[in-house]
Amino acid sequence: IVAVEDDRTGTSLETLKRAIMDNLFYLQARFPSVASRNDFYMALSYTVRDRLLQRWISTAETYLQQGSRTVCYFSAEFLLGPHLGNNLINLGIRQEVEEAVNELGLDIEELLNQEEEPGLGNGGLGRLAACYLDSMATLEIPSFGYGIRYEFGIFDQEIRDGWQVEVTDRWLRYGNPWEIPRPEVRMPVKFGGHTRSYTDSDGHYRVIWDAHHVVEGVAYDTPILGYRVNTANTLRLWRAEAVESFDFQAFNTGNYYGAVRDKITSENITKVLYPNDEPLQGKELRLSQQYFFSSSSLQDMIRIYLQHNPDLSKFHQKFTVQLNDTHPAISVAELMRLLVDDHHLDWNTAWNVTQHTFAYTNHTLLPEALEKWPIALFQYLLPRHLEIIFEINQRFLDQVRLHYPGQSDPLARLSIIDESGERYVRMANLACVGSYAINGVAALHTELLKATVLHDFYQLYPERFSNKTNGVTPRRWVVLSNPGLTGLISEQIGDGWIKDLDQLGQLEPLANDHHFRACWGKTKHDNKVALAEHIQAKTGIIVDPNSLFDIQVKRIHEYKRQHLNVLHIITLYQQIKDNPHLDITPRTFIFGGKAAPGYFTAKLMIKLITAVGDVVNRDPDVAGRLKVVFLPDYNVTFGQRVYPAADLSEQISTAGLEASGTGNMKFSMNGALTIGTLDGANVEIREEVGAENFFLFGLTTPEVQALGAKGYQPWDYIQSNPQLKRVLDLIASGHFSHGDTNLFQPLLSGLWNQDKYYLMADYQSYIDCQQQVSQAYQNREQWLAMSILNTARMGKFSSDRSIQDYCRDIWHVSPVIIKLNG
Ligand code: 26V
Repeated sequence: IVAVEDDRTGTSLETLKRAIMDNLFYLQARFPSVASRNDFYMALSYTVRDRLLQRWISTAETYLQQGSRTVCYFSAEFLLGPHLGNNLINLGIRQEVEEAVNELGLDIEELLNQEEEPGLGNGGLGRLAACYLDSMATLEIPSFGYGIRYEFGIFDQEIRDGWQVEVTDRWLRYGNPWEIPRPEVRMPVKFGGHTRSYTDSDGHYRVIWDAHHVVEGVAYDTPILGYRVNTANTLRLWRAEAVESFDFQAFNTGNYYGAVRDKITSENITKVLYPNDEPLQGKELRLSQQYFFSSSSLQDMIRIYLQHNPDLSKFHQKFTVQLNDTHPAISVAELMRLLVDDHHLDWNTAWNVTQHTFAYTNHTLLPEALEKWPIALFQYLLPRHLEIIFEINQRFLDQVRLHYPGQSDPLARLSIIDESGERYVRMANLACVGSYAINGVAALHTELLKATVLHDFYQLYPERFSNKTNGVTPRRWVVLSNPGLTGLISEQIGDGWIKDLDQLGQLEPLANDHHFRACWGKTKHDNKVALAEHIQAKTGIIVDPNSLFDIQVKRIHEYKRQHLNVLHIITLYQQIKDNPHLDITPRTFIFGGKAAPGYFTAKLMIKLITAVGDVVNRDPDVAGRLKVVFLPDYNVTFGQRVYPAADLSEQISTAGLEASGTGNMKFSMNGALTIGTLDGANVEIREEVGAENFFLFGLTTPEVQALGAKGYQPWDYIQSNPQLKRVLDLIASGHFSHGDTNLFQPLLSGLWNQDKYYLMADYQSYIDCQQQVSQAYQNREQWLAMSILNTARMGKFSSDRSIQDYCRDIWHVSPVIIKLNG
């Protein structure tokens, strides 16, 4: 008997080649001589997908049979990044596929570059959800991701004349081989209308919600494979579809146009991702999105539950739901509605289920980012939920009164309804009342939550609070992004670190090894050369791979202080202009990040960066020693190029404002040193890598608070610091704006007058610290040792550790091992 490998599962060279050509022919309907690079990308992706499906089916079957306790991660955003490379690594067939592709006369890198990344998120919050899916699958935790299948993800960014221009992200244009549509899995979601009540024949009080209209949620599934395990979990994203009956009604009355218009309105719900950092206040479509995916997901879970279990009063034993910020917090009211109105549980039983189902993660302390919805909008869009929220609130406030007899202030602050002016529903309060666990995303952040925004809830329910410091997946952020470093590390300590990142600690002694340092330095240099080539191709700017690569990539926001970085660049530039022969450490400043389309100041910050670059990069006095690059369209794909090539990671937010940060972790894992404030997870990164391997500057959170309390006067700092004043004056003079003295005035007057984010107070400390960085970089051996120690001590920041913490302290779920069948 000759054993023949299955074309859909086999991984030998011949089988892979045959499978790719088969898929090219039968799925893309192309033969090689006319096939485009994208045809080949699709054929390869289907080949890889086939090998995922086998695991995915086995996983689904096993979960069904075992009925294991399951985590559902509810998130309005999943910023996954490209699938192909990651799946090759997690399957362990990267090498084989590369060979197969080569033998077919193709280049694997070219094919990988064909993939349009699914940009279904804004930044940190959505990317964290993606890292957590990877870790949950790798740790073999039964779990689902639930979210929204936006037709248009985060906008593409172009830079024209130095300004950001937004372009629609048409990521589905050429099809998406990684999703499986499930047109038979569809959930009705109601909107608007009125409620009425009656008493049924058994004497039960019942409420009926007569909606204005119904939209259907249709499921699209993406398999999420763990690293070298058989577990392939499901990310289920919902697309809004108009229901058909709707059409017919209008058609019969001759209003064809009206029918089509209503169809479009329904389907608008999942058209586009809102770019955050914009006041969402009162945006009806945004609330519709939140409710739409919450309701679809909960209905789906109840459907699955009822297949094996008739008794919904134990729902919380089978499922737990993690609310990724307050975007899905309406789920608390929706689960109550489903249990009470649709499934006829009594209120107390339903509340017991609800309250034991949800857990809530807070991701920001910025007051302007806390979601609240005007009562009138709620009444109009979700009339039944408003009633339920009032009922939850009344019962909750009755409890609170027992705690605070005769006191009205705590009640007013804890109430789910904000009644201080126009009335609002406060989503964070709803999430806290409806959850059995509440967490922040870094130690400092959790402490600040307990002391400030959620202080009253902490007083009431201290046992619900815990910290879960964020983490990132080393599979995508080291193995996939940085194959050179991965090879070097595994040569020394084996490859166990990929699933157990604490093993990187074994690298510590090698920090003193001269030969190892040289190899470490060479990998970094190779990565910098590759990034330099990319920069030249994208921007035309030539940068020197021997210069210090100083990188800040993240959303553009005043609190993240990209403009403080610019003030440093201008300071160095001034010093060169004063003394062109000055001996300075050559640096390449690299920026990337998107500004919210309606955030004028953030867009002006981009213009400032590009404008300073235009002058500095060309000034003959600078003689190429400083280069400033703004790379357009920062996204996951570009992140994968940039972290491995960084020498210095800029984490310079005002202390107390960055909840955690996760880019900070990706940089350090790849051997960059950090210049940063004591903010978010920087605090813990510094604890781990050691103060001597971290460039610390700036005010601490209590110092910022004290300065604010005593009345902060930025001009005190400006007047007493001639260097700082000269930098601001140079911008004001029009030196970077072709003589235009008005262009940057809004930014400058912000700094002179309010300086809400304390740039002036932190300026000198930042400049001095950067001077230390420059000196340290001159001592190459020392720098390499520090770089190695950064990587060696990053074990804590694997998202595997974060997920294990959630599993142990909050979810109480354990791994289920998947065996491959058939
Ligand atoms: C939203 C808004 C909306 C209104 C205007 C200002 C503003 C600013 C920020 C946000 C985003 C809030 C949620 C978020 O994305 N938080 C991020 O979550 C990451 C994962 O936990 C964390 O690493 C980042 O520090 C945190 O900013």
